[in-house]
This record gives sequence, structure tokens and C-alpha cells, in this order.
Amino acid sequence: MQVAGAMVGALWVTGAAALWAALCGRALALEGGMLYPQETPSRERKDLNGLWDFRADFSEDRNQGFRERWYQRPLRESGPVLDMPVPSSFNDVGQDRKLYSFIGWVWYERQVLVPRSWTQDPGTRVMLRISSAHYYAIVWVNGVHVTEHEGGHLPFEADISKLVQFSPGELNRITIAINNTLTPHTLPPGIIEHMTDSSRYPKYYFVQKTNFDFFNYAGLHRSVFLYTTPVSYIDDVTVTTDVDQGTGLVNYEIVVKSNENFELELLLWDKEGRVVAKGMGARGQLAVPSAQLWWPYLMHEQPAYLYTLEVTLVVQTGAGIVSDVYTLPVGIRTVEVVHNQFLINGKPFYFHGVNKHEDADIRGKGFDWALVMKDFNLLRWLGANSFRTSHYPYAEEVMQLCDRYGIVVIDECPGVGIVLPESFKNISLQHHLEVMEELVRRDKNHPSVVMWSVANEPVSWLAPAAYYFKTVIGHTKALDPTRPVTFVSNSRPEVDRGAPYVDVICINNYYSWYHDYGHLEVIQLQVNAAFENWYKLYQKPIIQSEYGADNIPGFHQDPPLMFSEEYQKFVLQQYHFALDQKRKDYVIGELIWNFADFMTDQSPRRVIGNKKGIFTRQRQPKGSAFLLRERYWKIANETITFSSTLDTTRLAMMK
Ligand code: GCB
Repeated sequence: MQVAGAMVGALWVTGAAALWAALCGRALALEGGMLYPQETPSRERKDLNGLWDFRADFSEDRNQGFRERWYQRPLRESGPVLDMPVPSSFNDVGQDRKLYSFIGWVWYERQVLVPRSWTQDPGTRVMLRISSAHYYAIVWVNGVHVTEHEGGHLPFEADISKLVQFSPGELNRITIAINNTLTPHTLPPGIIEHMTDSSRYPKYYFVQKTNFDFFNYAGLHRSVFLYTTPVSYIDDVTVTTDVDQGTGLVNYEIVVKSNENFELELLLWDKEGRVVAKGMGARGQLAVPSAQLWWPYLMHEQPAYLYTLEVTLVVQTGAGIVSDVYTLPVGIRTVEVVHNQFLINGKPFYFHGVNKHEDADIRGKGFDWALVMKDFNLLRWLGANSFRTSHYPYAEEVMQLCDRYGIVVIDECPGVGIVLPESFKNISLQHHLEVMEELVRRDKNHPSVVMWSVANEPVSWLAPAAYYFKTVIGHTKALDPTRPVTFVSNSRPEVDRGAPYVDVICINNYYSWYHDYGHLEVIQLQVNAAFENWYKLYQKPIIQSEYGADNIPGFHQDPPLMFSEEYQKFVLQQYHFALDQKRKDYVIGELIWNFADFMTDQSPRRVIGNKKGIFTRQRQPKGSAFLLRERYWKIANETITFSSTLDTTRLAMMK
């Protein structure tokens, strides 16, 4: 680990996590599955959420922690520590302005007692899983380096069995160093600017610059788990579904690790607890006659029907029979783009939804069940049937809820703000491919995920963008041939380099906000022209993937002026007129920007964050939320697959 310390320290300002990976020869191909940790008859789980010891390395080169090897003894012995909640961003928890905007390495540590039953049985495999550490993380257990990971929004894990079994009954120390520095090769990219003019800045002064519009919160944003599996275990399960004349088809592929002599048994249970199909072996197809399909919310009276696939592994070992059990919710549904339509179960689906952020007061991007449930309740109140995970993958628990509630997801990777020429080079491309692999591996089994989004608003007119996006989109399609792929553009159709390769065109624009501000009368014309131009060139279905206007709650002005509630509503209405003209044609969706107000970097354009939410950051409705609610319920009534009319009473019954 000496090498790591020295190297990481030397590289910290340029961040260079990808470079670091290249230097270390870290394999870029993924090893193994990434099944969500769950308790089953053969697996146990312990969550390590709560207060951790924490220290930001404020030393000038941010390298003191590596020089002094803070991972080798308890963090509180090498200096003062703060109590830091996990999950949470570290930025907003304290009162320290320096910590709020800190760039560099922060150190988290906690002690954990591993149950004796886990450590005494050599047949038990103990895993440490970190659901999200933004951005680059290095992990030690009892001072021993166990893993590293680049990227803030996807899980990673390490087998720590040997380390914890070495000292049964004793406390184990988990140390995680996290660096939030973004470079031209990270996703999202960023750049460190060193300010060398000593008449204006102190010595060694630098700032982080990014080209995206949300605050770069950092820390342990999601749960940290310890969990067990037997040493021979179910490593991965991949399920794809199809429907043949009412019969649901569930194709499965199971990866087993650590033993070649095994048997696999599969049972598919319905909601009533009946076994509806059985299978054997690592690969096969289950047939479910008269299957109940997984339908999106508001598209069917019984949306989001989930079966449960129970996979049982039986292995004959020297020590006897070992079994492992894993269960997976399965929604049987099909997704296709045919001509100008997005079909779910063969019926046209219109996205009437939102763009979100993982963002809230105090916790920043930290996962919080209360917040998540409030958001889902608001989505359903609004009549939203979908959202885009703008601009990075969301927590696994959120994806599980989307499956359960029938909320359709456009699953976006953290490819946001790709504008620097360096960010189109091979090192970035390689990382982007790896991120797509990690994302697809994590989210492939969610019926709610109907499309992958590989980027948001890259500078797509640059020549290298053509090769870059052709490669990323092609790779994503190869990883998952069952789902369409998009990338989200704010460019002009004639110069866009990604559109030829995508299945659905997603466009963002802010007429009468960033252009022609104040001139509400031009919106309809401009939205219409944009749709026509895109369609003429590509003949692909289009989603209006962002539109909106800032509103500072409580600001009123009629006739409408910018930032007033009236202005935000007027903008939305103008877009809706234009959308209604094209919606029966080739426009297949509209996603408002944004579900809720959210934090951004400070700038003269932002009044304590982005205020384009239809809900405040505290999730209270603005006037626009009521306007949108009326529209979404109306569209739902027009597009429901079954003839009945929806209303709020029925909604309550549909849950
Ligand atoms: C966009 C971006 C989004 C911004 C939004 C805005 O086009 O995709 O990240 O927050 O505009 O409000 O400027």
C-alpha cells in the first residue's frame, strides 16, 4: 500500500482515477455479478449505516493521510475526527464552510463486530458492499487494502472473509478514503483550475470547475453492507422476458461461482404464493400461461405485477451439501420501438413524467427512506408514469420501488457535462464503456427500466463525438439487446453526432428562458420547429426530455415575469400546446425539468440552487405542480389501455 499512498497523493489534484487504474493495471472488464444483498435462508445481512468517524485531509497536498497511513490505526489516533452520518453527503452536515466546498480526500472509518457464526464457519463468505462512494474510493479492512472503485453512483464490493475470520470475536476496522476530485476523464468530468496570481489568490489556491448544473456532493451516499453467502454461491442472475400469445416467457441465466458440480432449481411464484413455473439448470426458459403482465402505473388497473423467481443452488462439497438461495422480483413485459412508437406490451406508451435529482436539505445526495417515499407519493399524486435518472444512476432501492409501483425509468449514466476535447479521448471512452457495463449489470433485471441513456447534453457537434457515441451506444446495445438506447441532446439536429445511433431522440430546450427570455409568445413556434427539424432528419420518435423555467416560490407577477410562479406556469402551458399537436404523431413523451428544486454550484444565475422544480426542495407544490397534475391525469385517461376512466379514488385502490 505504500505505492498506492505515494501515487495517489501525487496524483490527487489531477484526480486521475482512470489513469491510476491504468497505472495499476486494474482490469477494466467486470468480474462477477452485483446482486443486491438480501437476507435469504442461506444469506445474512448487516447494515453499517449510522455514525462513522470522519476527517477531511486539509493538508496542502491533501496527501497527509497517505503519508501517515491513516488506514493503519484507528482514525481518532491520528488526529481529531467528526461524527459523520452514513448515508449522507458530508458537505451540508456541519457548519464549516471549508468542508462544504472541500476538494480532495476525506476519510471515513468505523468498527464492526462480525457475528461469530460468520467467522467460525469457513464455508461462509463475508462481503463488504459499498452502494455509493463519490467519487474515487479506496477501502481497507484492519489496515489491509481490499478494493478501490472509480465512480460515485454504482456499487462495488470486496470479499473480506479471510480478514475477518483471522480475528474472530474482535472488532474489525473499515476505513474508506474518498476523493471527490473530477478530471476530464471522470464521469461526470471536471477540471481543477490552479489560481497562480498571488495578488488575487492565496498560495496553492485552486477551484473545481464542472460543466453540469448540480452540486458535486460527496461522501458515502448510500448504504454500506456486510453480507454473507456460502463459499459456493449464486453470483449473478439475468432475466429477460417475452410474451407469446398470452404466455409469459422468462429467460434466465445463472452464474455460479466456486464450484462446477452443482444443481440449480428455479421456482417462479405468483403474488398469491402459487408456483407457476419450474426450471432446472443454469440457463433456460420458464413459460407462464395466461401471465399477468407488468404494466406501467396508470396504463392498467393492476400495474406493476411482480412474480418472484426463487433460485436454489445445491452443491455437493467435501463437507456435505451446501445450498444458496436468491430471490428476484420478475416483471413480465416487452419493450420495443416500432416506427414512431414506444411500445410496452405491444401498446403505445407515452412518457408523462419528470426528471429528478438525488438531492435534499442537509443530507445532500444521501439516501433517505422518508424522502424517497415522499417522492414516490408525489409522483403518484402528480399522475407521473415515468422519470429519467438525470444525471446519474439512482439508489438500487429506488429502482426496486419503481418496479413495485410501475414507474417507468429512463436509466441514465453519469455522462453529463462532457464538453472538454480531452473528455472524448480513449481514456474517457474506456471509462464510459466500463460505467455502462456496471450500470447494465446492476439494473438489467428491473422491469421498470425501459431505456438506457448514455449521456446528457455532451458537446455532440465535435468531430470525435461521432466515434465516441457510436462506440458507447453500440456497446450498450451489445450489453443489453432487449432495451432501446438514447442520449439526450441540446444541440441542433443537423450537427448532432449521436442521433444516428440511438433508438429514441431525447431533446432538451428552454425557449423563453435561456433564449428569448421574457418572450413567451415564441415558445410554441420554436418547440414546433425543433420537433419538425429533428423528425425530418432522423424519423425517430422524440421525447421532450427537458423543458421548464425557474420560479422562486412566493414570487408572483401578472402579466408574468421571469422567476414568478405565473411565468413558470405560462412556459409549461405553451410547451403543452405544442406537445399536444405532435403527441399523437411522433412525440412519445414529456419530462418536466425538474421534479424539485435542487442545489447547484453558486453562480449569478442560481438563487441558492436551481429553482425549476414544480416542487420546492422541501417537496411542497408550486402552482405548476397543480397544472401538471391536471394534464398528466388527463393524458392518463386518454391513453389507458383498458377502457375505464381513472380518478383519484381509483388511484387509491390501484396501489
Ligand atoms: C439542462 C441540463 C440540466 C440543467 C438545466 C437547467 O439542459 O440538462 O442539468 O439543470 O438545463 O436548468 O439549466
